[in-house]
Amino acid sequence: MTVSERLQPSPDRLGADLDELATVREPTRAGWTRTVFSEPYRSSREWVASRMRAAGLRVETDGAGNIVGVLPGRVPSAPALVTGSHTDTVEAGGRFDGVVGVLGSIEVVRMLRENDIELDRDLLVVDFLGEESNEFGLSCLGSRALAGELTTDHLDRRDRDGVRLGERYAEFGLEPSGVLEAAARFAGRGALHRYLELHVEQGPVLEQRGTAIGVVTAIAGIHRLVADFVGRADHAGTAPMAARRDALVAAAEAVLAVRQQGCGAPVHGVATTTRLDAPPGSPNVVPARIRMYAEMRSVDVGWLSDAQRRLGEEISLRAAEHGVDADLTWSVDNECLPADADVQQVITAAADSLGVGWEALPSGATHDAVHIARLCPMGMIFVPSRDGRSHCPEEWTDLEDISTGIRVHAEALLELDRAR
Ligand code: HGY
Ligand code: MN
Ligand code: MN
Repeated sequence: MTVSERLQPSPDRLGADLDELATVREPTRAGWTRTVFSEPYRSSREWVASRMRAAGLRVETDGAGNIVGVLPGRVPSAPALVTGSHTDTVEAGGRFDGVVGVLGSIEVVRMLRENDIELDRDLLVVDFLGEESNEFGLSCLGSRALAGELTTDHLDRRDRDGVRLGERYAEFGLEPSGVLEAAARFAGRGALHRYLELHVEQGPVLEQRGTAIGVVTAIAGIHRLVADFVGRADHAGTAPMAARRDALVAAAEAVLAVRQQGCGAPVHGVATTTRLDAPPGSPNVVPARIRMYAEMRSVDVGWLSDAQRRLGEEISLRAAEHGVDADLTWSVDNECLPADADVQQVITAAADSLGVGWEALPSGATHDAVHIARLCPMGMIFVPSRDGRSHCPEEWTDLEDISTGIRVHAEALLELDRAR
């Protein structure tokens, strides 16, 4: 029996893990809510660490707050192989986003050990801290810190309650100075060999085409917008329509402009208004202030830049027509990043060797891989999402599809371990 034939996930064990982790969530919310620094998230991390230990991994929490399970290799001095994902969720999200990459990688470790397969390199299985974007407007906290991209300015950002990100780390039991020093651990390229992440597609392509495996070609860049519309409060019953400076009308036209600019990208591009904040208005006052949150994403750097410029111009023009000031603040969550071509090749060869269908596709979602790519070549494996849904309670991936992804993941990790 070949190694490939011997390396089979245990559906019962994997299913039990998925079901058990799914019990850890905010009890009062629909779907799954384990947001960063929350108590359900603290509990889920403790559970993940216990499953890593039970699988034979040496578990530590690194300076960036990531949970790192180490499977020692034959050659400890060799640059390590890294895998994993995240187990935090969006508000009222799903139970597979990120989880499949963490629990799937723990299952790979069990498969290797059950078959007495020892890698040359240490294998690090990581549950990265806080991958989902949060109130600080910052996704991928743990991988960003490891990559040396988390700064003191980031730690000074404040949430809606005015609490600094650094304070949230401290409340969660993580030393903010350790977060900033975390990058030193793998400083520069060479300390890590390759990074491979298994993840649900969170889109409709694989299911629609009946393909078992997605080989990620690139991860979309994300540009975020906070727009403040400042008009003038007026009596809703007496202010002439032509004389109003209605902040909510300007914001509403901006919402439509976001959608319009997000359509028609030649390769991949999207734009979303994700939140409107208004002070508690009175039912008889023309709204004076509105804050709008939006984001634009694309794997096409040129389109993203042009669409952002067009959107900014259109929002400002429309607001001026209403006598409303529009203050636009853009930030880059992450720039678009291609996956490593050689790692993509390893994934496709692994799928082919198992007789599993695959296709190459971009990722509209961002991932920890975008940041770890600063430390070593990275690749990602997708498995199908039912109805292409994610970031909602309806998120679902069949156990059989996850098992197929784990088999390809294991094969690719074995090949990457051998790669020089
Ligand atoms: O926003 C994203 O793409 C990811 O789910 N954090
Ligand atoms: Mn994710
Ligand atoms: Mn997500």
